[in-house]
Amino acid sequence: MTHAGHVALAGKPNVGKSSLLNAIVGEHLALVSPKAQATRLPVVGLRTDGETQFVFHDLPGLLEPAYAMQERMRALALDGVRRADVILYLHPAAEGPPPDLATAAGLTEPPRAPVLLVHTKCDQVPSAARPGLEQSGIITSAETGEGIDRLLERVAALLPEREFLYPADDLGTQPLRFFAVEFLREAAFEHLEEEVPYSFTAEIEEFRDSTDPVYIRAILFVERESQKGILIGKGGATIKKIGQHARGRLEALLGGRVYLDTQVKVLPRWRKDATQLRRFGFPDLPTETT
Ligand SMILES: Nc1nc2c(ncn2[C@@H]2O[C@H](COP(=O)(O)OP(=O)(O)O)[C@@H](O)[C@H]2O)c(=O)[nH]1
Ligand SMILES: [Mg+2]
Repeated sequence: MTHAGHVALAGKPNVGKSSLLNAIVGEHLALVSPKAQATRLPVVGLRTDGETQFVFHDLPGLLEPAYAMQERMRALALDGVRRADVILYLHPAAEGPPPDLATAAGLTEPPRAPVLLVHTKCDQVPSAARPGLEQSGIITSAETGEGIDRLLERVAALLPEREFLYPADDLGTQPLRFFAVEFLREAAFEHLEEEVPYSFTAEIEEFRDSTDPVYIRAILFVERESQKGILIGKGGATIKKIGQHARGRLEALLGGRVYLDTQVKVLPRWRKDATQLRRFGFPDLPTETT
C-alpha cells in the first residue's frame, strides 16, 4: 500500500523554507532570497520515493500582516498549516530553540497535524552545537543537503496510507507561467533594493509553448513612476539582468529554450487593492464578500 500526504513548510520569514523545498525536490522551483517575505504564494514541490509520495507546500512566512497583501499571505500560510498531514516548523539552527509554532504564528489553537521541528541552515553552527539541537528536532542544511534523508524518513512515517495524489514522475503542480512570475520576482529581489522589490510583481500577458523557443511576454509592475526608472536601470541594464535571470531559471526547469519579452507598467498601490490582488492570484480572505 502506498503512503501520500501534504507536508507544510512553515515558519517565520527567511528561515530557509523555499531553499529546503528546492533541496528536497532537487529542482529550483521556489524563489529564494536573502530578503524577507519573498514568497507570497505557496509553491508545491513533489517527491516520490518508492511507495511514498510527499506533497510539500512552501508557504509564505508567518508574520503580523501590515497591509492587504500580507493579510492574504498570512491566510495562505495558515491555510497550508491547517490542511497539512504533517507540519514542518522551520527555524534557523543558529538562533537556538524557537517558541512553539502556535505561539510563533499566533494561532488560537494548536494545529491538528503533528509538528516536527526542523533546525535549518545547520552548516552555520559548529558541530559541538549539534547534539543539543538533535534532541529537540531534525538538523538540516539546504546548502549541503545534510539531514534531508533523515527528515524524509521521519515525515514518511507520519503520512497516511493513500493513493498517490500526483504522477510519480512529477516534480511540481503549477504551470510554467506561474514560475515565470516567481523567477521574475526572484530576480527583482536580487537586483532591486529597499521597497522596490516589494512593490514589484509580474503578469504573463502571452504564453506560447508550441514554439521553440517558448515565447513568454510579461508585464512588470511597480507602484510608482520613480520605481519604473529604477527597474529599467541605466540604458535598460537592470531590466535586462532581471529578464536574463528569469529566463535562465525557466530554461533550467523546462529543459528548453525560452524567449522572454518584458514591458514595464505602473500600478499604484496594487498591494492594498483587493481587485488587483485577486488578479495576481491571491485568494480573497474568507471574510470578504466582494
Ligand atoms: N547557509 C545557509 N543558508 C541558507 C540555507 N537555506 C537557506 N539559506 C539562505 O537563507 C535565506 C532565506 O532563504 P529562503 O529559502 O528564501 O527562506 P524563506 O523565506 O523561509 O523561504 C537565503 O539567502 C538563503 O540562501 C542553508 O541551508 N544554509
Ligand atoms: Mg520562501
